[in-house]
Amino acid sequence: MQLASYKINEHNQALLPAHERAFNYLSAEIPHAAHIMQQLTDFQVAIPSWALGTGGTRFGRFPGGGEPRSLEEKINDVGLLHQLNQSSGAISLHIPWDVPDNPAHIKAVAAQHGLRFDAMNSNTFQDQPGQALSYKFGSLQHVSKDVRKQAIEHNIAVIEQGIALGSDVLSVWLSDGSCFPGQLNFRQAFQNTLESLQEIYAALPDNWKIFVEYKAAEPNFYSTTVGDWGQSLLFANKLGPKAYSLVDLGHHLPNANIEQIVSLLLMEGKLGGFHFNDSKFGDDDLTVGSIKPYQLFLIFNELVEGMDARNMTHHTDLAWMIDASHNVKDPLEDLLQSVEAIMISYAQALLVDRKKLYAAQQANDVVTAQEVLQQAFRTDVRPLVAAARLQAGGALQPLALFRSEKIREQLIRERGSKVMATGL
Ligand code: PSV
Ligand code: MN
Repeated sequence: MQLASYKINEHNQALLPAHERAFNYLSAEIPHAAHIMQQLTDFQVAIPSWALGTGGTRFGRFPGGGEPRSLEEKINDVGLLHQLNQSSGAISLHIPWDVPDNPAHIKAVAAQHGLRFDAMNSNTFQDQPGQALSYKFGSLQHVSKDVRKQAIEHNIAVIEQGIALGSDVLSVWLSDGSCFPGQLNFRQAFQNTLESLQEIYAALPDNWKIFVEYKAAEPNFYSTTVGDWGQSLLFANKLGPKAYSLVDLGHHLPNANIEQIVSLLLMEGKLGGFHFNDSKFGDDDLTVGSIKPYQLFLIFNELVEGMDARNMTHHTDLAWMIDASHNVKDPLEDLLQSVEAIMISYAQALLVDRKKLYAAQQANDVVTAQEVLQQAFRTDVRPLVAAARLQAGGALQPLALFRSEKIREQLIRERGSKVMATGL
């Protein structure tokens, strides 16, 4: 389904007077509001194809109904989000959860919604029906050359599928590691993984990148072969200029200073992509900004500062994606909340008075440095984010419109209440 555009107009008209009052008040305080609005409009966050259904844990899953039954319906859902917020203009596929059997058709469906294909994700962390060899003891790190070969071939097949869709990134997350001391020879696991990644790297087209995503734990609990940004950076550096690290916010040990990691990866020119989510204990995959909004702002602060220092274009030079799961919320509502949280943090980071911050740092004026950051963080930028959305043709309040139009109810009528989308 698609929302009739007059519905968005009606919604906006009703909210316009209150919005204009709030926007005029805020923009009077911001010297470069129009420029920030353009940056917000340009900034697009990819939606993962596996986040459109209800998530779960190993203890259970409680689907809410109306989940997409096919890749076309997943694209349709992302199209709906994009219609509402004009900031979700890309979809990222996970193979083999979402194999594009007819790429030309899938590309055309996405184009109808104004969507492009973001990074392609390979999956060598699960065994698939009919698969010859098991990944129980790893994939690219495996002690057996045959298992490694199978995993390498899968990654190359994913690149080929991505080429057909117009993607230009292969994103690799490995669950490889070990559960018990002594199980692995760490150096051998690293070398095997490196050699496997080198074979995959050799199959990348000239304009493609490969992202190496790290994760501290789970499903392996004793060691992870790409366990942190140091290991990821080692792989990226050894692979070559087309290889980058990918930061997933949920993949760090408790209290890790993610903003510092981001800053240094950018300094090295090795930050490629980002998976947004929030967490309390580990890889909880919660709604972005729901637990630690100040941390999210601090990360964006480093992203903006670090990208500007390298003259990077914010919206094109890194791959921005949500990687979340929705155990108790409607997936589409959760995604709308996540995108909104990202836009708010980005807008606040754009507000930081960089000259004043730099001067405070050089003068060891810790108090002023904190004041500068918190001045931006405590500014309610929602009217600015809404104004950018309105200008781009989206809804002033996407979540409210989603509810008042009873979109989930419509999807349940169309797809049924007992359907389950593919994914984790
Ligand atoms: C692993 O936890 C991860 O963050 C990787 O990005 C996967 O591709 C994704 O989640 C889905 O399992
Ligand atoms: Mn991830």
